[in-house]
Amino acid sequence: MKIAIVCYPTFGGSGVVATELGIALAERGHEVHFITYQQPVRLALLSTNIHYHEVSVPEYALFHYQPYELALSSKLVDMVKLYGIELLHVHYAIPHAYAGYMAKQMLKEQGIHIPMVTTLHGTDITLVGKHPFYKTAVNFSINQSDVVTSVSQSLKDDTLELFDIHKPISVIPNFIEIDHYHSSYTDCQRSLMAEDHERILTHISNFRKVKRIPDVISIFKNVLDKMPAKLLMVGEGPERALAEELCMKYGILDKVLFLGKSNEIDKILCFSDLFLLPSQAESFGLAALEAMINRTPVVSSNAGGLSEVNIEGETGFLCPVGDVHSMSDRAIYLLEDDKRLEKFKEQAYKRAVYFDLENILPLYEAVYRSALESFKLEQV
Ligand code: GMT
Repeated sequence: MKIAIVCYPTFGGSGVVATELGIALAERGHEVHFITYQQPVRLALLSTNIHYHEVSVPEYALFHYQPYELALSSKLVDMVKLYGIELLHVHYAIPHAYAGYMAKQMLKEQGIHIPMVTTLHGTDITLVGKHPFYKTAVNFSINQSDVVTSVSQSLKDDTLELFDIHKPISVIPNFIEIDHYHSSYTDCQRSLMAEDHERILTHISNFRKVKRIPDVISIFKNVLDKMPAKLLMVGEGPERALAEELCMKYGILDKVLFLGKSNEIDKILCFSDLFLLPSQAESFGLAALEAMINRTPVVSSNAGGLSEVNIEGETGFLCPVGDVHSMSDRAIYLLEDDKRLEKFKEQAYKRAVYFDLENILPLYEAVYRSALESFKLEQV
């Protein structure tokens, strides 16, 4: 199949999922065209089956806001015609489903019919998408998609509750590629980060408010009161300065390492003892899954789809959003006993295996096939 993938190219989970999916599809012989404003961060190597087309939005004095959707939909039309692309797969509804719909309409005028699969990822529904300024257009473009998928049952439920959707929504969870983890790292550089007797706690995100960064710092402070430990903060975003201020205020700045954006999160997770994810909202929690496949148990909030990934008392613990006290207790309980920690590490790994790409990729391929088939029937 010739598939166009539209996504955010940044460090966020939706971009990671879209990129890894595209790479895997290309490895299986599909021709994949990434169409976005910058080369996706995880798209390191371009192969013969992978193409990347950049969407540029030139500055113009009259524009207060640059019309990205317009440029994206034009690019989609041009690339579909040039490469004979058969299907559009847009990740994150805003504004991709809207731009995809416009592209479809323009192509239709020219006698080219192409189905669009929209994957809902999280805040495109639960935070931004439901905002009254966007809701009408988001609702419309989801309904105009030929197939809609969501990354968890929880996100599907939220979508049906918040919007007026008259399309079936298929749940296709996030995935990891187990093959990448078979050879455990021989260059595990734990000693660069912590003393042997210190536990390592890790948080990875784009440091937005929804991640509740102050809770991460407070939980770590409570752990530190009970045992020697280090906190690795991976990522960049608006709440970073606040996190640093809090560490300063609590006098723990020397125990917290801010590592910035990293393409080597597996190297960091392979020596982490616990992953913290106290998010306000989390449709799935790809970062938690990436921790688990690296044998790192998770203490998280119970927001959104986290309970579909992190299993209470097995792969970690889930507490109500904002309940720093319980999350700290759970973290200490896990970290204070070597045997217990080891057991949770193994269980976290076993659970993560369920989300192997081998199991998930065929679900996307089936969705593509059904989109193409039902679309062809509609055109008859
Ligand atoms: O929706 C977002 O906040 C952005 C998005 C991203 O690009 O990081 O994250 C969402 O999509 C991920 C991949 O499907 C999920 O694993 C994350 O849980 C989800 N984030 C939220 O729901 C906050």
